[in-house]
Amino acid sequence: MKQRGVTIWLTGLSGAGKTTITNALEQRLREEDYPLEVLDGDVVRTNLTKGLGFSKEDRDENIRRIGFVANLLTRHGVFVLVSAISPYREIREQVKEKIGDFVEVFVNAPLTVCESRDVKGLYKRARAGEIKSFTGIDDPYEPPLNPEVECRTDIEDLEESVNKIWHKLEQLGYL
Ligand code: GGZ
Ligand code: DAT
Repeated sequence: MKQRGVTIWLTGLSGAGKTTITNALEQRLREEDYPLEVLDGDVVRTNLTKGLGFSKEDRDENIRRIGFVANLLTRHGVFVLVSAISPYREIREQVKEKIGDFVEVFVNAPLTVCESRDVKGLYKRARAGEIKSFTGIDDPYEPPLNPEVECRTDIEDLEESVNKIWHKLEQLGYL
């Protein structure tokens, strides 16, 4: 039987753990030879969505374009791992509806935890006013209301987070 594709969409604050979980899940899927592509917001912003900023309009456009590519790949049986803050619920819902084979993962850690991790030093710069419209500081984040998976990265370790996604993919018949 032909491999069924799926988009696994990780949404959450900067520093919540999207990239870390994506990398671990990617490794595990590759070990089992699943066809796979990763669309990371940060990376995509250097090519596909280059020039877009962080206004609501630009973030929504970023998500729309990522969703467009994810949909094409998913239709061809690929496992697409998307890692983007994607702070606005409405555009996430639109992309989900279009793709259909879509697993939304809410990578959830309180702002205080993300800020204390400050993986790239961006929160410090946002607090200092050097970066404007930074998600969680002076820009909104709308959490998913009904995600397929929630990873509480402040209280669970990486393996638990990846396992949760893996089990959901099994449950839904993608693995
Ligand atoms: C949020 C910002 C901002 C602002 C730069 N707000 O932790 P990171 O560094 O690697 O991930 C963030 C990334 C956000 O890009 P996305 O494409 O995921 O955003 S969205 O889905 O909202 O379109 C962060 C960095 O870019 N960054 N400025 N103002 N994150
Ligand atoms: P993001 O891509 O959401 O901006 P990141 O993956 O770059 O975040 O950073 C997340 C940090 O949190 C990283 O230092 C690892 C740590 N962390 C602790 N527990 C975690 C878990 N269960 N899942 C993912 N990351 C975790």
